[in-house]
Amino acid sequence: MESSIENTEEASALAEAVESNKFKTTGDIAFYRRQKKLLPGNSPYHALLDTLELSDCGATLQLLNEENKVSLFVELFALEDHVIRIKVNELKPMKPRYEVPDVILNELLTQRLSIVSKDGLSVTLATVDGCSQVLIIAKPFRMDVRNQGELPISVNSLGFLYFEHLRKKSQDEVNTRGSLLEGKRKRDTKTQKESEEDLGLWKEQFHEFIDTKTNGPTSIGLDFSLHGFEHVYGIPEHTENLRLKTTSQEEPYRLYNLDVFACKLYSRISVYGSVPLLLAHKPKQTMGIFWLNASETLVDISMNTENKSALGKTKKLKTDVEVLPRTDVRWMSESGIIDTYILMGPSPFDVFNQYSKLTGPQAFPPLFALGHHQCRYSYKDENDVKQVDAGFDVNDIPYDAIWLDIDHTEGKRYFTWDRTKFPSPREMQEHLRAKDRKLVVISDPHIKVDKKYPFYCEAKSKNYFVMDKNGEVYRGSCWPGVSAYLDFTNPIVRNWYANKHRLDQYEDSTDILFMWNDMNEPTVFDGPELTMHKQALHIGGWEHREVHNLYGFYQQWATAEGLIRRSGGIERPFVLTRSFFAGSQRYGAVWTGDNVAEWSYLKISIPMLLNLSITGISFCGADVGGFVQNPEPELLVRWYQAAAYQPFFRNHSHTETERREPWLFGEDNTRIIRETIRERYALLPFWYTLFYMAHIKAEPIIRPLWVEFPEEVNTFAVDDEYMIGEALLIHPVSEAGVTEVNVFLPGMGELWYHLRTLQRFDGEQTLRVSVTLDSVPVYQRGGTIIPRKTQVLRSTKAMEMVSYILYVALNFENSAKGNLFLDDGHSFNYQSKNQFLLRRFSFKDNTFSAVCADERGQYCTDCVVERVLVMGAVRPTCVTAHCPDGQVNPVYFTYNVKKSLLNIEGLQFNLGCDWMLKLHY
Ligand code: NBV
Repeated sequence: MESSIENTEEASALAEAVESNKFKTTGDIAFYRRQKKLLPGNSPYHALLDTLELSDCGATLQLLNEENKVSLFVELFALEDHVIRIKVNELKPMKPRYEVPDVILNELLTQRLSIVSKDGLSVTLATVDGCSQVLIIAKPFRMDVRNQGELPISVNSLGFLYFEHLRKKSQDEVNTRGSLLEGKRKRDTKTQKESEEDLGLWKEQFHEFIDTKTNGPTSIGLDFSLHGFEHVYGIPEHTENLRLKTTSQEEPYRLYNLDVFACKLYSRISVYGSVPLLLAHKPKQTMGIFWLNASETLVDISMNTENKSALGKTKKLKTDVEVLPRTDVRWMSESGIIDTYILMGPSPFDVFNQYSKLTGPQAFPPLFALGHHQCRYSYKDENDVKQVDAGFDVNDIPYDAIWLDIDHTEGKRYFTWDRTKFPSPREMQEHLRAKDRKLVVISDPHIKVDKKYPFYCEAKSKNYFVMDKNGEVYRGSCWPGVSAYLDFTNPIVRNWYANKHRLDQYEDSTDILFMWNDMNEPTVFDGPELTMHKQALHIGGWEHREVHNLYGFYQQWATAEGLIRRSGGIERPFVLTRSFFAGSQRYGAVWTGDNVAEWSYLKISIPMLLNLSITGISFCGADVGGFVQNPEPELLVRWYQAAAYQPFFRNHSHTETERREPWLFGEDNTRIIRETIRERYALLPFWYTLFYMAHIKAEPIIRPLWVEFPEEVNTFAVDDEYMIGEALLIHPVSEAGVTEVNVFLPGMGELWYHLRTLQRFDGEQTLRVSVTLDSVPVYQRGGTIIPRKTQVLRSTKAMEMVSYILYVALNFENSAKGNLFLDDGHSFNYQSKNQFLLRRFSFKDNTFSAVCADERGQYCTDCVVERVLVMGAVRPTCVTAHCPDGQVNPVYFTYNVKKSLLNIEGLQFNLGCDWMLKLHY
């Protein structure tokens, strides 16, 4: 353990970092200060319409900055599925500028554009299908993008296009300093007096950290006006409400992945990950702006009900578009190019689909990953692990995986075991396997600098580490002491790292061991803002500045690849990551990091997870109970009740907290937690089907109400309740001592059924619901069918053969529908060998039917549907079952008049068969 850092010491150092302004505010960010010197409505950019060229894949055009005479090159693409891509670079950059690789999975097909009209002032282009039109106005440069005749979005209508061209330092020295600024105008008397250092063109200082900029100023920016929109969402990760706020009086939203321990709530600082996707919604349209840039990014938002923008405060807009309200969004990044995708929707699901076609689908996890996870920083030794494992059985609480944090390694050397505490890890894993459970271990990206650590030596000899600006291995301090950082942006390093997960390379690992990537922002204790210096160098000579937000994305990718590879490509991986970027959904799950055991953190977890979900990251969760500090029992119970209805469900706690296994809080609380976790397991078929739908159709698993009720304005800002798929609505209790909560049931003409009492309610009303500690308001929406298991056992695997019960909730039309996906729960055979079943259940005209929803599916199972429960049914005189072999038999049923509940029992229908139930009157 020689130089490894004491956990407690470092934790308090982290906490202190937050207190002592270790993190920047925007006043500390030079490129922001420079960009903020622009005033709206005066863009110096002028489109040279004569340079317009059309080709099979789109249009190109030059822009001229009339002040510094630098030309930009614009590429415009109309992509399939109503996506417009705008790319802006220098016409002749001195050297290549960074373009984000690897995030866009599929380059979408392009449509030809043709000129509809042109004069000296503007040109209008249209797609072949006539759906989209782009009006390019020459002076000042602006673009209006129309779709189906409507004008939802304008680009650079405020004139904030900003592009610092690459230059030689000497050039600056001879110039007057002011002209270095893009679009310099006489707007601020202070400007003239400001020193070069204030502008941070070539050098910027933050506390003791000096950032020398070899490339000088490289910042870019652009504004978008969203006409008719006043609700915008997304750009995680912030401890913020679902609906984003106007930033004009406050800090902009920052996207710069940082290790912010116990992050302050409602903060604009970005925490561990970022997805530069902003969604806008109004009753008949949802849109997305995807800003593909991995450098530090700031987003200013202004909602306007008058035709003036708070972004620029006073100046009147030069726009002829008067659609109000309007939301202006201004993106500013430190470097790279402008590469932006406008997702035209028009429905929320269209936007999800458009985005997922670009950045890839949610990975389909192994079933165990949907179960309950038990983690702690750190379980002490093998005995501790076995005792905790046994505790779940003694207390009859299901769980699927136990987790080992950094202390399981030998002095924080990942891929090793501390043999004193874990003398026989293989035997420990076999012990877990015998109970149908898994082990998840942590693996951080910092590597201990230690000549006796073969992993380090090999990486060092192969030049696999990030370098510093002097050409030496970049060194920073982290858990193991002095550390080097693997350069995951290098495909060769990823390949090598992936192979380190092979069973024959990772000593004493087995195929029930899965991975957890933490500290991958990356955290550098002695770095600026606790992260890597921006001048550090990656493969290709790219500065860390360019790739910062991608670092965690790449580590998770390599890890997932490693797990796939160790099984010869057969098994689905599970990797949890703390840091992420657009596209991370392809590699596993994300959690929200170091939250606190306070009610307010439980509350904020809901919008945080919703914003992740609608930006592609469906598999997400927050530490149950709050990572830091000790939750009071009531808070813990309420947290379980919320998290059991969230995609990733893990109890985790800090090393300085008291033990948090679910049976340690008294009998009553244990009982409630047990019931809560068991309810999660009973609903697993429903969750698993939702994960499959997220995987193949990009449908978020948990959804803000507005996604399901896109025309109902009163759902647009709701973030204390949400939908799970289209069928369940949950309103977690997130306040202490509450005996009643207001639950909004949306939907004119909808019916809702309380999931426990099965009592029915009309939609479009707010209910005052009484709650006790053991109740949480969950409702099933009329018109849906939810598959459940009839019995709960100790883990997901143990429940494989347990029969099914279908909860049919009728709507006003007396109908309902739902799906069920089934496969072996762990392999890629569903994909490669069609080893799956996708079943469709429906209820219509007094007939329930189960049919195949995807003919390709071939999976054989002995599992059966045993019961069907119909909510909202009229009592039939008789019910007949229609079997696949043509036999018709009456079946046993009971009916509850008070609840209008029809219970059909004793069925034995194989899940793979088509069958029917008819209700006779
Ligand atoms: O590895 C220790 C912890 C981990 O338990 C936690 O989940 C991470 O978010 N890690 C951060 C290191 C810092 C803890 C203070």
